[in-house]
This record gives sequence, structure tokens and C-alpha cells, in this order.
Amino acid sequence: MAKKDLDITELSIWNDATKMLAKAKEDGIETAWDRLQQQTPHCQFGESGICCRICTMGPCRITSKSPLGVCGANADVIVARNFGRFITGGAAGHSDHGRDCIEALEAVAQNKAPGYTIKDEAKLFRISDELGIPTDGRNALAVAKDLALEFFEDYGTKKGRLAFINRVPEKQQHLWKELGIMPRGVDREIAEMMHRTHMGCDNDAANTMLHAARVSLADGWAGSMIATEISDILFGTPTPRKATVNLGVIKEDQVNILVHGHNPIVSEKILEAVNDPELIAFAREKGAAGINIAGLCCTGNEVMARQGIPMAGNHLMTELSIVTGAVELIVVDYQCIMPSLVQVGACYHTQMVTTSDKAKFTGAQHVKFEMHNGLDQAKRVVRMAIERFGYRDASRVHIPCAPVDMVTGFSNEALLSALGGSFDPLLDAIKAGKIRGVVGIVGCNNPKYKHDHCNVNLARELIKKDILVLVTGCVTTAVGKAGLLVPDAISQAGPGLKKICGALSIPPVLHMGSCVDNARIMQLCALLANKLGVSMADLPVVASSPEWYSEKAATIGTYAVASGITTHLGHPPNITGSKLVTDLAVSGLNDLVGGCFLIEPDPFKAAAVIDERIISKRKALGLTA
Ligand code: XCC
Ligand code: SF4
Repeated sequence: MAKKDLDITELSIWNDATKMLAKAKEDGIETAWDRLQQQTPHCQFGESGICCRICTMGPCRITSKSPLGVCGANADVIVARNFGRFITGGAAGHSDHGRDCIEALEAVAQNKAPGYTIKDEAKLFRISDELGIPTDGRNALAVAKDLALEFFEDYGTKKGRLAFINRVPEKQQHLWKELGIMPRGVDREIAEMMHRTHMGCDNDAANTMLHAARVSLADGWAGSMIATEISDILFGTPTPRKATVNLGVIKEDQVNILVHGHNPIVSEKILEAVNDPELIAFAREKGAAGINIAGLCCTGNEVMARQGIPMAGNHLMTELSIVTGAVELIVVDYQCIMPSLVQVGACYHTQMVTTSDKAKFTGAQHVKFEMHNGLDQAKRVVRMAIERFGYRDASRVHIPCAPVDMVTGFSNEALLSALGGSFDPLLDAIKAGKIRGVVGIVGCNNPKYKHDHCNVNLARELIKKDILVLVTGCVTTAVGKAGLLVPDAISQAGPGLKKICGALSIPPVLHMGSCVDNARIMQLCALLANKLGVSMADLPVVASSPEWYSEKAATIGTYAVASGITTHLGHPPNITGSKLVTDLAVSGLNDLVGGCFLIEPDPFKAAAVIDERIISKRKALGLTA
């Protein structure tokens, strides 16, 4: 069936995106939006979660005429199993990234990682103290070795207890024990979900859903949290700094290298290589004014939050960044990298380079990064980019706009120091109703929505209501482009938020990092709950992922909910084929863990629903609405 032409102006709220979409069309390039159209309408069985492919007596699809799979599994069981595996995919992604960070820390501790160092020794000692690792009179590398070992044990089956569990308020810990969802170890919960969802195991949907919560908690309070803390130790804890955002950060007269993926271990070395005087001289020889590095997605968030590296775009901008015709090379690690980038790159002169054996792409060049050769490999990649500059066709270059300013780098440490060394002023502001609540808006883009429409408008609506907004992941780029990540944005905030942020000279929307850095938001909530002596579920805090797409985003939402924080999603996961599972997600969980999912695609309505939640939490704490 012939599809009608897409109306480009309806696909994104951004000029840089629509201009590049028009250019893509001219250049004959297919994008995610085109392919979405080809895939629409989606398979209803898949969309509602009632297709089971777990064994070869099937695949089975549930209909009114065939309500049971061959084995006798009903829609509830099938939906819960599919959701369980979905969450497990996300937890595995974050947590394996965390494991790579532990291996990096260990290699540094063993002097096997030339060029990598411990940038934040104070944090290394602080966290080691927190976890009971002796630090007195010991050198940093010895402590780092013990810390790496402590974290490795979080992945095993033997210890049975997460290193950071003491960060979780006691009320939550008690509840998790009661419900049997206290996470014991990252790999254990992940493997157990795969076991439970094998044919003939966990055939009680609610029980499977509880284990999904447990898997997600192992991600939030171990896998992701470890990734964040080690990245800070190795590359520095983010502090507020200026950066710029949108496709305008790509420079017409320079060699442009984009870093994409999630783990800063690769991108930090590329950044170092880009500043190498020899390579800069080589770039000049080739006729470029210099070498420019910019980020995409979460690796972009990592190097932006720590080093102020400009951000070219979020998930749906990755293909479009190549369409500028000015990108010599994209170097990736893993996660959220569209395989189409290889083909789009081939339409220009853009080289795609992969670096992890976990994420090879047919058609891309593989330059394997390991801890012992990181900087050398980075230099090789930068050299390749410089060589590509000679193949650029100037007549096909179009950089569609000028970059927008933003401020990044609000780690909890940075927030604490902005507040003068104590979270009390933040709590006082919340109690006084100047800041009525806090909402973390996180996650992705999805071509099913007008690109960034929900991400941006939800943030705008919330700050108007004196709600402090924290962002991570691809939402960062959206609100950054909208001008919400600068102190001047307080002009768009309600009077209370305006006053507080104005006094502190901070934006009303704070960038806290990448997706694994949602662990920072969890830690902040735990700190606030502990200070108030309440459970995390009592806080006037809500999470949101308006335009999410990935398994990881669903896992983040689930660990937030399981930690007591109600989470708004623009659309439900593929669970609507089971009333039992859907009811559990959107209300039943509330009685169990103190939080549940709210589903609302419209950002303006979502802001109202989120606000209602915040009002009810405030009232329950005896505060004014
Ligand atoms: Fe991926 Fe982290 Fe989503 Fe962006 S926000 S599309 S998961 S890069 Ni995590
Ligand atoms: Fe069908 Fe049951 Fe096999 Fe799933 S596990 S494919 S429902 S027979």
C-alpha cells in the first residue's frame, strides 16, 4: 500500500531537525520516521504483549477464540513474562555498562590502564568510607582495588546484598524485604528472570511482576549507581559549566567527530586525542581549521556534564547529524545506536567506527578499545577522521542553525555545594511551598511523537507550577535547545521557583547527566527522605519519561516506581493485553510499593496529573498544596 508523504513540519518541533529532514529527502536518505511509516500499523499482538515466542510449541497469540497458548499460558502470564524480559534487557544494558566501569577501575588500580587515572580521589575515598573499605593512610590505588572488588561482588550470587543498600531509606528496605523484592545481586536477578520466564516456571503474573521490580532495583541501586560513581571517580564529578547544544555545534571549517553511545571510557579518550597538538597540526595540514568533538545521546551527556563538550543532538537527531554533510566520523560504544547510521554515513563521507566487541555494526570499521590501549586507539580514530576530511563534498554541507547556550553539571555534589553545603535550604524551600515538588524528566525520543514536543512542554508546564525539574538522557538536549537550561529561564518559572533559583543563580531545570545518572536522582530522593524521616514514597517527587522507547527506560521507570516514586510515561509498555498486569502497573503497585505508573501522552494534561500527585503528597506531609 502506498503511504502518503510525511509532512516534515509535523515530525519535530525543531528547525534544525526539519531542515535536515528536508535535506534528507532531497539527498534520498531514509530516516527513522520513514521506516516508522513502513512499519505502521504495528502488530497488535506484539503491541499488547500477547504474542509468546518462548518455546517451539508456539509461537502463540492470544485471541478471544484461542485464549490459551499451547502450554495453557493465558494472556496475563504471557504479558508478564514478556514485560519481565523487557525490564531485564534494560537492567542488563545499564548493569553491564556498570561492569565495564568496574573493570576499568580495577585496571587503573593495577596500573594496567596507561592514560587513565583517578580524577576524583576525594570521591574514591568518600565512597570507600561509606562502604566500610579501610582508607586511613592507604594510597588511592590500593583503595580503588578494594572498591572494584566490592562492586564486582554486587554482580555475583554469593554476597546477597548490594553495596549501596544503606543509601535506601529504612522504610523502603523493610518494604522490599516484606514483598520479597530486596535485590540480592545484579547478575542473579537478571539470570533469575530468564529462568522464571522459561516455559513452565513462574506462571503467576503478579509474582513475575514483583521479580521485574526486583530486577529493576538491582539496576537502579547497583548497576547504574556503580556506573555513575565509578565514572565520577575516573573522570571527575560533574560541576556546573557552560555548554552548547543543537546541530549548530558542528563546525563547517573543522574536522567533526561525534561520540555516541553511553560509556565515557571511550569518549573521554577521544576527547584527549582531539586535543593532541600533533593531530591538530595534521588536521591543519589537511586544510581544516581544527578538530571539533561533539556528543550524541548519553555519551554526549557524560562528556558534556564533566567537560562541557557541546551536544549535537538526542536520539532522533543521530541520523540527521550526518545529513549535515559535515561529520567526518561517528565513534560509538554501545546502546541506542541506530544500525541505519552506517547506511546514512555511506551516503556522505562519514565513517562509522565501533569500539566494543559487544556492539559491532556490519559496514562499520571496528577499532577495539581496551583499558591498556585506550589513548592509542583514540588517536587512531581521530587520525581516521582527519583523513576523511579530504573526502568531504562542500556543496553538500549544510549546518542549519547557530548553537544554543546551556548549563550542565549538576551532580548531587554540585547541587550540595550550590546550596551552601547542606540540602536543608532545598528542604526548607519545599516545606515553604516555594518549590512545590521535584520531577525528574528522563529518557528518550520516539518517532511516534512529534520529536521533543512532550519533553519540552512538560518541563515548561512544570516549572510554571513551581516544580523543580531535573533532567537526564535525551530529554537534556530537548530542554537545552528550548533554552530551559540557563539561569535566565527562571523568567518562565513560577514565582517561588524563580526566587530560589534566582538567588542561587541556577536554571529552573537542572541537568544531572546520562541515563545511568538517574541513580543520582534516586540518591537525592533517598537523602531527602532520610532527612525528613519519611519513606521515599512520601516525597512530593514524580518521575517522567514522556517520549521513551527503550528497554532501559522501562527499567528506570520500574525502579523509580519500586522505590516509591510514581512515574509518568507517555505511552504504556506492551502490556495492555493483560488487564491484571495493566491494573497492577497503573494502580495496584501503589498499594504495594507506594508508587505506580501514570500514562498520558499529552504533556499539558500530564503536567496537571503530575501536579495532582504532588499536591496529594504535600498534603499528606502536612504542607500547603
Ligand atoms: Fe537512549 Fe541514553 Fe533513551 Fe537517549 S535517553 S534514547 S535510552 S540515549 Ni536513556
Ligand atoms: Fe506458546 Fe506456552 Fe510455548 Fe509460549 S511457552 S510459545 S504460550 S506453548
